[in-house]
Amino acid sequence: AKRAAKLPKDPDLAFCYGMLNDVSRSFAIVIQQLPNPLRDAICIFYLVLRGLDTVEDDMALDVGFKVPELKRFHERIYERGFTMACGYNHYQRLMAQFGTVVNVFLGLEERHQQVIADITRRMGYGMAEFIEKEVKTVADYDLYCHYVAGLVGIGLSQLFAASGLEAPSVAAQEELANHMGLFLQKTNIIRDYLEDILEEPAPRMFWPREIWGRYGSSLEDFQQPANRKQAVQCLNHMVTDALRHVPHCMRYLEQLQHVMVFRFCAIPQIMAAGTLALCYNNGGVFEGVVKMRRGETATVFETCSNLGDVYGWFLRFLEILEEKVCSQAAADDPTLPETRQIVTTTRQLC
Ligand code: PS7
Ligand code: MN
Ligand code: MN
Ligand code: MN
Ligand code: MN
Ligand code: MN
Repeated sequence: AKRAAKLPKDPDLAFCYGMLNDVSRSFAIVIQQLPNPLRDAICIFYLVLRGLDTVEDDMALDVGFKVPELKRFHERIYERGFTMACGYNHYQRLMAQFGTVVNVFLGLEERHQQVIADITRRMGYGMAEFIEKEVKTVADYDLYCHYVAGLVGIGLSQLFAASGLEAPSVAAQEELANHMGLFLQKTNIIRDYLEDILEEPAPRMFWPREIWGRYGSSLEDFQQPANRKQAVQCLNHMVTDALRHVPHCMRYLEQLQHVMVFRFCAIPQIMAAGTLALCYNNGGVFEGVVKMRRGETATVFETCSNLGDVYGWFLRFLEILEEKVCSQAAADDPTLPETRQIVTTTRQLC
């Protein structure tokens, strides 16, 4: 009853919010707390990119079909009635009903449409670039994450500034917005190691060879219990790499003025920091899904309305990291000094 009462009167818009709830409960909550017209624009932005990602992720699609579809997805969002048979479960339903997303997209203000279409075009070309290209270096890894998440941060910042809720300088500082996306995406890539490598009919691999190559001769071998020590050292290196973005994310959050925009941006960052603290030195990443506890997630949503709250959460997770770093001080983890350094300097910013 609570949810029905919140559904918009327009059936197309109601479908979009229902879909958003089905594919991402946590984004749905923070998006619904935003004021309009920002709320509807970001809801559609999310669903459009989720649609694009469904094309990228469907490993059953032929590459010769997928690459041009990724590149023209930014045009599809102007085609009334567009649908595509791909993906699974909720994502399959999203793609089958994509015409409804198109209808709502075409009803948005033109400046919002332009931001969404521009980011969709750049992301689609970036995804296409990496369909047949391996993520070899850390520079490749940063570039892939820029395409699939940094661009989202850049587009969102443009929407915030256009709404007048945030200063134009928020949109102008694209580098900081990029870091916001990279921190979330790298956390997703670290946590999804097993899900991605077990993908059927072909594995997905985003961990850069420049990092994992120091710990083994194939990324797939990290699943084997016999390789657990090397795998965990590699994992710790990946977490350390992700932590470099945190100081920049704090600088991004420090500029925000509107409390609901702040929550929308800060909650995913806190959850990512909590997930990284949980993943660090945790062999469970190679066995299944590592996730923050439900109760803790609920507390994040309740306690995140200003910078003080964010600093509090970061301090808590850095503490957990620090304990793990110290407890294995004897271990010959090659990135240990760097991890320690990053934890110490980041803590001083809180
Ligand atoms: C707030 C300045 C438009 C709200 C939010 C759908 C999640 C899905 O989930 O491994 O394992 O399948 O395939 C910066 C969100 C970055 C992006 C990227 C924060 C759109 C989003 C489509 C910027 C989110 C990071 C693919 C691409 O990875 O995922 C601020 C809104 C944000 C969507 C995410 C995800 C990429 C992704 P999964 P994958
Ligand atoms: Mn995906
Ligand atoms: Mn993807
Ligand atoms: Mn993933
Ligand atoms: Mn996933
Ligand atoms: Mn996936």
